[in-house]
Amino acid sequence: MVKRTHSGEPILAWLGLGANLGDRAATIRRSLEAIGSLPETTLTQVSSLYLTPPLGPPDQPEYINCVAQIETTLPPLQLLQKLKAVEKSLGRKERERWREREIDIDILFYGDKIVQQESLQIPHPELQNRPFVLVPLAEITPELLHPILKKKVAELLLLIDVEGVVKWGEN
Ligand code: A4P
Ligand code: MG
Repeated sequence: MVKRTHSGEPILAWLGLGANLGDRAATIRRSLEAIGSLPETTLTQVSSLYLTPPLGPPDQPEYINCVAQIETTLPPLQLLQKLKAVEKSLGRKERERWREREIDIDILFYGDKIVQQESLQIPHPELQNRPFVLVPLAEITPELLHPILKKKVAELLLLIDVEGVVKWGEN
């Protein structure tokens, strides 16, 4: 049951987590715990962890990525704010965009809602290009329909190169 403090309808949302500094797997696990403890939010599903080559500047360590499904009544902007607080509590420092990071949590989908604001775009505008998002997402929700591209996650996955993405612990 979702922890509810107001009468908003529970929505399923999908989050992408990535870390490439410090004890990456431990930070991801602690982030998942913190996400599950957010108000009005229940952690409902988590993909495997994947080791993934860095996208962006290549002179940085490999990432560990995963995708989580949550059920929440937090509106999108409040959810973003809470996720940023989780990032901060886990030691994320400010660096240039696309640089290495202790933890990054992106909102991939929020139900089938489309949000186009300067501080928040949902679906995440790059998700269809990113093997480190689509591989874990397809593991837990291959049938999910992208509300703008009108393609399922499993279909989007077939359109990209997933070379180098391997399950963590099996490499
Ligand atoms: N923002 C807008 N839309 C969203 C959304 N749907 N979810 C805004 C989360 N945030 C969203 O994010 C910058 C701003 O984006 C936020 O303040 C929010 O208002 P940030 O996390 O502070 O900065 P960032 O992560 O450096 O930028 P960005 O654009 O999120 O970077 P990306 O696109 O997430 O890329 N390679 C591998 N293998 N694995 C990775 O996880 N991640 C990145 C970061 C690069 N290369 C990677 C990985
Ligand atoms: Mg981010």
